[in-house]
Order: sequence, then structure tokens, then C-alpha cells
Amino acid sequence: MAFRYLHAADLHLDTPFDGLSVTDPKLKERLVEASLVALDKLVDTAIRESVSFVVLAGDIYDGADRGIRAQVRTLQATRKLDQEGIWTFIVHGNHDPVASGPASGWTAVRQWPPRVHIFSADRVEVRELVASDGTRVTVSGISYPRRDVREGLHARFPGPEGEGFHLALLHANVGSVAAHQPYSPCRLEDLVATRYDAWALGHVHTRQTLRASAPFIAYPGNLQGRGFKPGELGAKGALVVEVDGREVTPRFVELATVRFEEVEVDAGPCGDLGAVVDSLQAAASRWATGEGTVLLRGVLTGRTGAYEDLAEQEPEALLTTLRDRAPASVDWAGVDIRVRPIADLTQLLERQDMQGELARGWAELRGAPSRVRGALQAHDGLRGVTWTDEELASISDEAADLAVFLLGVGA
Ligand SMILES: [Mn+2]
Repeated sequence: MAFRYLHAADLHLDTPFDGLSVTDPKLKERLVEASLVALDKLVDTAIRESVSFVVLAGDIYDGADRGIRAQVRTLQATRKLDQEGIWTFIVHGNHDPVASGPASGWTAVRQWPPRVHIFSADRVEVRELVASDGTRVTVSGISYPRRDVREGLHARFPGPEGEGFHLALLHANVGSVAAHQPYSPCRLEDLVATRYDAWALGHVHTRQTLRASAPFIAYPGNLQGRGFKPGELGAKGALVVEVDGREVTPRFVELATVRFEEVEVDAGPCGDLGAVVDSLQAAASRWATGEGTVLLRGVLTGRTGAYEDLAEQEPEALLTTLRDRAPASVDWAGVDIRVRPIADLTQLLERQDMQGELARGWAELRGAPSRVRGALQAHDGLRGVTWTDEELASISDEAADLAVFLLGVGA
């Protein structure tokens, strides 16, 4: 005998996809809908998999002011689950705290279906149900009262009581993940010590199982990727978790309809711009497999004979060319050009002419970041800007590449 539940987190419904420059109106529309479509697919999956309940571990909404579109869609989703006899348990996180900001506590929906429980921010509440196989299940959880919760809320959980399967639901940063805010911080050992059978977590957008059993501890990752940060890339969705006695088995289900991927293309073998376009297109066609849309960002690297071509063309023109010829399910968000010319100033260091002098000047600057810093900060427009030594070294390299290009070295 076994039962299943579905665990999702960080839905960020109606996310505005800040910082993404998308011009294609059809793609724009698809992005605007993506998080909501993913929610619909979550509901379908829960019903198809005959789960006993769904847990949503915080950041359901993207902002504390909770767009009405997102709220109504959530109401419809939980209504559909309720009609199927499936419970929905929700805690709120730092993006959608119970009371925060100018729209403090505002919600367009005050009447939820009977099989929905939204956990309070005042204390840990415990709800009980009987799963499809007759197992007694308790779900314990607590919402964020405001955005910046510095207290480790896990410490407030009273611990499991009685027979059955005991699940704890929380939005938290376990193990100080640097890419995310240090809200409700705790260590993995702290959660293990609580003796729950499972912790359904939210907050960290990268899907990961922190512990396989006793307790099973997992982040399902966000439901729909939101951009090109490392944690947003790849397949996104939810976990269908099967519980068979003490045995807990998660299975990832992809639900996002737009997938973000970064592809690095080595332009080294490319002799001209035509070859670069071919290489980028080949990379795009490798993603033209699944359903849904894959949004690509290309990163062009390597020392290439196409350096000059790439330096001279308009970046937008390259992008338009790629978009025009991309497979139907693939779109380009941008191409980051990090190529370098084939010729290298280090080859010129020994020469007794002007080019040799330039090369030696560059080598000297590269070893003296403080001089580069001083020279840059002398410019009016750059006053107050700071750079790390690594950034200064790469600025020196870029300048050297440009010098090679302008001097026509190796051409
Ligand atoms: Mn969060």
C-alpha cells in the first residue's frame, strides 16, 4: 500500500520576467502565461497521479501585492483539486508574506474551497488527513509574516505526534545557499533532529534532494524558470512523492512550458561569421526536441578568425538572423560575445618596434591592477565605480584584443 503527494514551491505566479529583453510579441505572450500554464499542468498532474494532497512551499505569488490574475488562477486550481478530493496545503514565503508592504494582507480571495489550508504566520499549525491508502498523515506548516524572516522557523515545529506519516512544510534557506536570501536559516542537521518523516521545502530555485530518507528533505525547484541565472536554467516542475510505509520515493515531473538554457559555443573553428551562425544554429537544433519553448542564450567563446566580423557587426543583426532561422520550438534571447582574436599580444613581446612596445605595455599593466584602476577612475563617468582585480585583468585583455584588431596584427 502506498500513497502519493505532489510537492511544488516558488511558483512566482504572474512573474513579470524582469530583465529579460524579449521583443517577439508571441514569445512575450507565452512568457506572461508561462507560470499560470505551469500551475494548470500541476493540477492535471496531481489528478492523473491520484495524489492524496498537494503542498505548495511558499512564494506562490511573485509579489506581496499578489496580482488578481494569479489569485483567481490559484483559486480555480485549488477548486479543481478539491472537486477531485485532493487537499492543497499552502505556506507563504518571502515573496508573498501574509502581511507586508502597502498591500498588507490584501487578498482578493477570502473564500477558499473546503480542502484548502493556508497556514497561519502566527504559529505552526498541524492538519490531519487520511491518505488514499488509509495512512494517517499530518501536515505541519507556518507562513512568513513579512518578507525578511531572520528567525529559523523550523525551531518552532513541535515534532511529530502519533502514528502515521508526518510532513513539515516550510520556506527556508537550508545550509546558507548564497544565491538566495538567508531567510528562515537552518542547517540540514537541524531538520533531521526534528524527527519528521519529510520536509517539503521552498525558496531555493535549484531542485535538490538534501536527504533521501528519515527524513526525506527536498527542494522541488521553482515551477517555471525565470531567466538565465544558473538556478533558473534547465527543466522545471514539481515532485510527485510516493510514500510506501517508511520508504519515500520522489519523481520529478517537468511542468514549465518555457525552458531557459545557456549554450556555450566555441567559435575557435569558425573562420567567418557564416560559420559562427552555422554553429549557433546547430546548437539551437539540439534543443528542438521536446514540447514547449526553449529560450536560449548563446555564449560565444574561443580565439577565432571571426573576431573581426563579430566586432564589426551589430549584435541585434546576429540575433535577428538566428531568430529568423531558429526551429519552431526554440527562440534566442541573446548572444554573449566573448571571443578573442587569433593573434595574441604575448607573441609580440620580443619585437623591437611599436607593436612590441604596445605588447610590453599591456603585459606591465596586466600585472598592475592598481594602475589600471587609477587610470579608469580618472575618467569623469567612472568615478565611484569599483572593479575587482580579475575584472581589471579582463578589461586589460579586452583592450589588448582591441589593439591587436585595430593594428591589424596577424591579419
Ligand atoms: Mn523565496
